[in-house]
Amino acid sequence: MEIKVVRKVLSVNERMAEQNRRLFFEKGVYVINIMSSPGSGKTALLEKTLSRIAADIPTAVIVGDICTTNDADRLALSGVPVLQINTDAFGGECHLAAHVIEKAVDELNLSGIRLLFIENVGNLVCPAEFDLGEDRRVVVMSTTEGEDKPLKYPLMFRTCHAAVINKSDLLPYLDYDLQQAKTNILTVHPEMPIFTVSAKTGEGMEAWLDWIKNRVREKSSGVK
Ligand SMILES: Nc1nc2c(ncn2[C@@H]2O[C@H](COP(=O)(O)OP(=O)(O)O)[C@@H](O)[C@H]2O)c(=O)[nH]1
Ligand SMILES: [Mg+2]
Repeated sequence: MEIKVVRKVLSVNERMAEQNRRLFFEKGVYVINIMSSPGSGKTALLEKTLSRIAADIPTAVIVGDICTTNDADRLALSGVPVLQINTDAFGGECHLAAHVIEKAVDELNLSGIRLLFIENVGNLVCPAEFDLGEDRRVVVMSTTEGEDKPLKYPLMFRTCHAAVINKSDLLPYLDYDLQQAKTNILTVHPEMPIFTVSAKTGEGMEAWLDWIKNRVREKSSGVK
């Protein structure tokens, strides 16, 4: 019985996600859903990314948390339109769902916007199960979390199109084995692009920014 209920929720979500995808396509907006455990640096990565990309590509952000507007306040300093969703109002859910994004898009003026980042609720489990209608999913893991997370949370790493290993500036102080972390990611998802960055110092950001720019360009020119 429980399985049936879960399946029903997911199929409703899939329908809503398809509607979102159509809407984003019609508006010409490229959507990247960023997921990770709490604290790995999604907001910091977005702050750095927006400061480097928003002048060239009109960008907006939807950010999900259970409570507070802390992340929206941080991201709004970049000057791009930011909308905070508190899932507290939706039962305190540990992930964003397609119907929540649909409401957010209603409130956020997407006209002229080419790139929309969605910062998901910090969690390596549930967000992986909910398609939001995005073009690409990115998982951020940080050097302070240990190398084994791809093996422990394989669905997240399997369903993402790229992985960012953040906090590279801390590598000299940790026992973190960067090569092992990459091997673990590729074991779960062979050939997934991996970007090693420091959102704090900006190290490694170039390749990450190029990947985003190329994806947006491909969409504008109709390449999938
Ligand atoms: N040293 C270091 N700290 C970072 C880096 N990125 C984020 N942080 C810190 O990690 C904490 C969590 O970052 P935040 O962006 O809020 O993570 P989120 O919960 O995934 O959005 C904050 O104290 C950040 O300053 C990084 O590249 N290096
Ligand atoms: Mg955050």
